Amino acid sequence: MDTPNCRNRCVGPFSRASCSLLPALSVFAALAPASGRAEFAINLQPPASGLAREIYDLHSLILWICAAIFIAVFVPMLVALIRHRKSLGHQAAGFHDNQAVEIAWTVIPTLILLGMAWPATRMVIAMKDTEKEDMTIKITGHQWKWEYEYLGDGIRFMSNSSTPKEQIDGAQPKGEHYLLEVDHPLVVPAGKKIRLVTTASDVIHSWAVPALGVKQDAIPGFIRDTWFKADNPGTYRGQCTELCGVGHGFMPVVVNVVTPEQFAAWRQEQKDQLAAIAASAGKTYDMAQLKTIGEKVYAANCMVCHQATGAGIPNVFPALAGSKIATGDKSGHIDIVLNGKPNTAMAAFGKQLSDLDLAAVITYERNTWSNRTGDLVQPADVAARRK
Ligand SMILES: [Cu+2]
Repeated sequence: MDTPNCRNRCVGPFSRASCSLLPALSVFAALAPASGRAEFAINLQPPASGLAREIYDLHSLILWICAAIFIAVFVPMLVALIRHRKSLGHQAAGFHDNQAVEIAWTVIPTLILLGMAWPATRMVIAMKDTEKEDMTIKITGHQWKWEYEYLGDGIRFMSNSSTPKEQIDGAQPKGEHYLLEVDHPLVVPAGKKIRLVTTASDVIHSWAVPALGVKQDAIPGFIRDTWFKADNPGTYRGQCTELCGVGHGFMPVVVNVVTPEQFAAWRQEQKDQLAAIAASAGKTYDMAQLKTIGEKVYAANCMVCHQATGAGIPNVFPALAGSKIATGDKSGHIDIVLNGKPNTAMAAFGKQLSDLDLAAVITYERNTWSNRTGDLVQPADVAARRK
């Protein structure tokens, strides 16, 4: 097989053979020290936590063991094939079994496997050791966004992909962090043990950040846990890694690791925002205010299925423009957004969004596109219909 950049230089049997070695060599080059590794994109991401470093070292160790076995098996085999071939006059030996060889090729692989299983098992146990954590964050996977809840702190928010639709549609060039950027990243302090408990509200998702050495399935009806301790402040990116439906490629994970002081300030800011939302419960808003907030909530939560035009996707996701729900009885509209619709992709947003966000998005849907109901839905209307 030729690599693209040497295809024109591969002439004659020897140069062709050396070309075919290049992909294999590049795998070994990936194991070179970090400075020489930068130009290769086939290796694991540079580790940014103790766990990730151990995973990286284990991966390298196993790869070297596999490479050594490959050489130990295939080199003698090739030498024997070439030196003892029939055309040189060699005859096949007449023996049928050799007990010593059979015992050796059973015992040696068993020892090699045990030797590999020992560090691998230690690693898995270390990944599951969630004791003595500094903080616990509950992660819930939803189609197609992540919900983060800082247990004991009352801080809870949704994290949606923030890649502009124009980039996804190809109308704009793709950005540096295309489909790896979110509106609200997870924020954690560096050097602290963060315990993560994962679950999901609909189908199985998986929360993964390779540089931090974390990948944990989020399963509806179950709680799983894992942990990480980031070495240094920085931004680390990952994705949902369990095929979870049409929006699977649109639920990135972004973790902002900050200093403990920055984290304390961020935590206070979040608490202040929550207090402001709680204070907004009794307030009333006008059409322009509700539609401005509602447009953002719609883009983050509803647009993947119902589309920016409100036209939905025929035979898959219903249109909202001109629909009975978005133009009919106001309370029916509030109920379906709050509680979802069983056995369909329509999720229950009651637990995901605040009363203000729900009131705003429902008002937006009832007064956008061809919908002209003139209805205002206030946070108090939503609160009244929560069960
Ligand atoms: Cu997912």
